[in-house]
Amino acid sequence: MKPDLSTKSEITWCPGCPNHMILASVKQTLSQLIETKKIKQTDLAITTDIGCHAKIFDYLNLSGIYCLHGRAIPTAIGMKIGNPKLKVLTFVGDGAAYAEGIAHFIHAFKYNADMTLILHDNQSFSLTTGQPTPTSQQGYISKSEPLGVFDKPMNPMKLALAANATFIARTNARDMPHMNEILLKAMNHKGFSFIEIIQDCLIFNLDSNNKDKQMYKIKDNTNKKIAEKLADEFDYNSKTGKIPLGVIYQSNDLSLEEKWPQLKKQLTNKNTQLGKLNIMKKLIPTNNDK
Ligand SMILES: Cc1ncc(C[n+]2csc(CCOP(=O)(O)OP(=O)(O)O)c2C)c(N)n1
Ligand code: SF4
Repeated sequence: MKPDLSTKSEITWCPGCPNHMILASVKQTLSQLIETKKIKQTDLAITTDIGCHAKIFDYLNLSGIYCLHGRAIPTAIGMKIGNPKLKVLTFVGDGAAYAEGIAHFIHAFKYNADMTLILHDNQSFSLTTGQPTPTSQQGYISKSEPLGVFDKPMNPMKLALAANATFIARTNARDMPHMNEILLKAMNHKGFSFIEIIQDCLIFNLDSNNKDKQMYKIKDNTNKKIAEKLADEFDYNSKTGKIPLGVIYQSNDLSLEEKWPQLKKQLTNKNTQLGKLNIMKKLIPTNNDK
């Protein structure tokens, strides 16, 4: 039977916002995994941050937690510790992850919990009317910085590599087949997988939009030196440099669940049935609550 991942909530994103395409891609990919019995809908859980991107929480018929701003990543790691058998996805914005939640972003790579981070990067704090984020380009004029941004944007890909990331990938919100492919690869990765989705915002930071012409697709890469070069190609500033899309780096390392003996036991020992403890049922609202 075709899984129903939709909810009754009214979708309030601006017409044409690429968040609609991200939602469609997530639904397509997860439906395919559920239909082919690779995963059960009830074994999937999500966390979202706060922002335009985070409204996805209301539009996906999945259990989860709508978190405080900047705290979606540690909440998702907490879910994995509570029940390592869950397949957890966490949706964050560039403001959420690179400003308020930056410490969690860095440490998540170090822990390497087996889960997927989906980062909607529109180079703007859009829900709160377009203040600049750490990846906004220099010169970006907004109501909060009318003289324009003076400082250079940070490069989260380089930061992730320095923090021992085991999977980093980049995709384009306007390219659904590519998003689907990358999401599948990320979910198949054992460890913490980070997907950066380059996303236009149609209302704020218009100068950072329409980067398609700069984008090109790469082959999956497992070499760290090459990954560093690829990460350097896009500085979130220039309108002329190349923007590589695809798996920028993937490596094999022990995940959080494999490192901690308590979690390893829960994964391998049928007698420590987490279902019996009902931990997640207490923590996570059911689909009917949406
Ligand atoms: C601790 C805290 N700081 C600030 C806010 C206000 N706030 C809510 S959403 C938001 C912007 C979110 O921007 P981003 O994460 O980039 O997501 P987008 O809206 O662009 O999708 C801000 C600043 C808040 N709710 N909590
Ligand atoms: S403000 Fe921007 S990010 Fe938010 S819904 Fe509208 S187009 Fe999308």
